Amino acid sequence: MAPAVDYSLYLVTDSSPAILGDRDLIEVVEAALQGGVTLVQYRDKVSDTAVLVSTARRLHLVARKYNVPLLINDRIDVALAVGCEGVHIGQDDLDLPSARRLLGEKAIIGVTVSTIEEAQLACRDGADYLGIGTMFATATKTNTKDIIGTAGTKEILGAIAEDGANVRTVSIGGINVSTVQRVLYQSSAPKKQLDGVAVVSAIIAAKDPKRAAEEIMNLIRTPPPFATTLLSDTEKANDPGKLVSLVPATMKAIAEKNPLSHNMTNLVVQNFAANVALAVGGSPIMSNYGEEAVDLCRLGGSLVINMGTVTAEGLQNYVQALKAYNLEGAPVVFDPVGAGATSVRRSAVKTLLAAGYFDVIKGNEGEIRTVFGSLVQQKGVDSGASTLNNAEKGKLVKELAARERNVVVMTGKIDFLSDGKRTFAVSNGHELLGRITGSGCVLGTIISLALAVNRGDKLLAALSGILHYEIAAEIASAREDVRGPGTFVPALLDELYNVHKSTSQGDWKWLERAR
Ligand code: 3NM
Repeated sequence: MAPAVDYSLYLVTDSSPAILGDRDLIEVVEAALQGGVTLVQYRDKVSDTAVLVSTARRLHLVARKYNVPLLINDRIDVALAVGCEGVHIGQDDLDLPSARRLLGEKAIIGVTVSTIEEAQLACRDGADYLGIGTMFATATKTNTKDIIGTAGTKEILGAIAEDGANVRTVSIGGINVSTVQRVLYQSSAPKKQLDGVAVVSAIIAAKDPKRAAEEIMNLIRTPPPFATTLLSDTEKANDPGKLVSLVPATMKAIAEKNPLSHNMTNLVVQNFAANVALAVGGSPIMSNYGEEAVDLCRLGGSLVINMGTVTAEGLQNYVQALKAYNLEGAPVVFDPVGAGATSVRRSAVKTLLAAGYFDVIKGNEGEIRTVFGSLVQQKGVDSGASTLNNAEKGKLVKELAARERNVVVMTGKIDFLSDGKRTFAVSNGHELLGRITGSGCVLGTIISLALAVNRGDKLLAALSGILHYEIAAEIASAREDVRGPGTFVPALLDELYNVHKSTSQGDWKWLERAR
């Protein structure tokens, strides 16, 4: 049995000039240990054996000073020569049973895995821990097998929990201050969580490795802002009627706080989205320049990333803004417009899901299926023909929301929304919404305003936005002056405003239409 190990912040070294520069590895590792690193792996794929042994000896001395175990990457012989605490082996290294025979029961042995099968085999062979990766693409190691992201990591954790394996786990690849909290939060399977993260460049390449380790450790110990729940799980309404009754409070909060809705949206709907935000009590800004997000994310509002007219430059801007909002802990809505239409958009979805956390993902059936990972061929950005039945739609939004630990909204004749635990269907709305452009996009804007004032229950925020919008559409479409799509648009703006106004004055009779 290996001794108890704290896997929270696992430093993996790299002596290459690109990462270590001309600094001394031992000094850098010591600084990281002062910053709170809990485990160290010496990883050097190029040096001669004599150099490996002498460096490992010096690292072992330093690590012991801080009571932290030292493991050696791949080289069992070096670990034996140094007498350190264990090794880490990759899929192409010596097999685990042989390593165990050579090192004995007390050695800590970890294995790199990127699939469920590799994880299950390593568990059967008695690995002490699994290094699960590659989480995100990283310049530190480019010959990795697969980028599995938080979704793939969660699947592996779920499978080993099913098997009842008592193995510890860390994630590796692209983990740094801007990703660490999300990695820990979104990778967690219901019965198995990561024990920590393994980091190379975020500490070794940092100007101040001690500070970098401290910062990452602080983030590991703090729940991410997007996990904040103002209501406890049991208080959160489980039945639709109760949840609907909480909608007016969210809408009144929008009226009182006049929150910012920062839209990075497509050229087609900028004007419409700004008008809708104003009509429902929000304060809109249309800014597609990522640099501006650094300031805008601090204003108590939220961001909508709508990739309706995505370009390479636009995508970089979205990523920059998403990171800024995530770091600030401000909410973000993702509208993957036309996600399944082209390979560029499918790849943009992947880039964005890897780049940050979205509180709400809202799209039509084809878009949500694409975000889930199904290969869907969409035509335009309209919803197109439906291929899933209602039960399948409900299941899909629930699974995607559980996977991403957020809220997923699938719009359509009936809308489905879920936070992974609670799943509801809403059948409000009107056929005319499908006859005007941007009707889906502006729903994202309304939801962003509700999220800005109620992030404690994201599902309630999404529901509030949907009901406000779709019931206003029903009221507008019934007006005598509405004769088609052209007259519907101004009427919709009026009725969005009227519903907002009456609700903030305490009259929410309109909500009786909710179904
Ligand atoms: N192993 P950074 S990724 C050493 O996927 C290593 O197995 C990986 O470096 C794997 O923290 C990786 O700088 C490098 O992204 C991680």
